[in-house]
Amino acid sequence: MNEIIKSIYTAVLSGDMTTTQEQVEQAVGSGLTPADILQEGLISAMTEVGRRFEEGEYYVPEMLIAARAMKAGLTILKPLLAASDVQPLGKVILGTVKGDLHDIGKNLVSMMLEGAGFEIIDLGVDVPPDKFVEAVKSGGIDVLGMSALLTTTMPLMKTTIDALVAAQLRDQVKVIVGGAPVTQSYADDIGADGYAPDASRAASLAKSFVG
Ligand code: B1M
Repeated sequence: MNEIIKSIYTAVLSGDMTTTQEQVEQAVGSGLTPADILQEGLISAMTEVGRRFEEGEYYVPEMLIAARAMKAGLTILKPLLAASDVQPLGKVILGTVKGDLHDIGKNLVSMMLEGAGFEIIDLGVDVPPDKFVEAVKSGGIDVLGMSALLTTTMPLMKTTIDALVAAQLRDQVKVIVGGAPVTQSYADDIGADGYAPDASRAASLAKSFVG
């Protein structure tokens, strides 16, 4: 691995935002392509963060600061990636369902997906079904992700899936769900395409849908 890429990788793993940014700038200056810096530096570091989280070596705070460092590096790369026409892995709509204001987990899912190479449209919290439907209607969406932290708001996931069916859009997107009270069997019952227990597995699941 190239030395600068290696230092980006290490800086993200240790959640060092300043070094990540400095090293990404240096990598750009040294002539490395934005696509390589993204893939081999930022994305591979976030993949390793996900692995460590799944193995119980990292906890939520480590994952959060690593994701923040990744985002800092991405801020520098984003305009360059746009200019060099590097395509994202896919487009994901994310939101916490109507009536629910919890967004810490959803934001973590967003960061892990971004770290995996997806473009994210984050609709925020308290998102009504018709807002999800409108976003899917805009086209080009691969995955719709819903988060719920309250047992009282979980049913809104099904209402949203029903609204997608009614709008004849259900076949156009894969629907993934998650949040502390959500389970695989609940996801199956409401007709979601997938469930992930945490942010890292949400990213792996989304990747599996876009090949
Ligand atoms: Co609230 N709250 N809260 N709360 N809150 C819970 C969820 C609760 C379990 C606490 C409790 O009573 N023990 C309880 C729910 C009980 C239930 O429904 N069975 C509860 C309650 C009752 C409430 C209020 C009703 C309290 C009140 O006002 N009386 C109220 C509701 C407000 C509303 O939403 N309308 C409320 C409010 C709040 C705060 C605003 C104070 C704050 C939220 C701040 C914020 O999010 N910006 C808050 C918090 C912080 C919590 C707890 C303490 C922590 C939640 C959290 O952020 N966890 C929570 C208790 C707990 O969980 N220990 C609690 C950390 C986060 C990283 O984990 O969100 O689970 P989590 O996300 C994980 C996975 O679930 C998964 O990946 C994430 C990372 O690995 N995941 C997905 C999440 N979304 C995913 C989507 C995916 C895939 C995976 O695909 C798309």
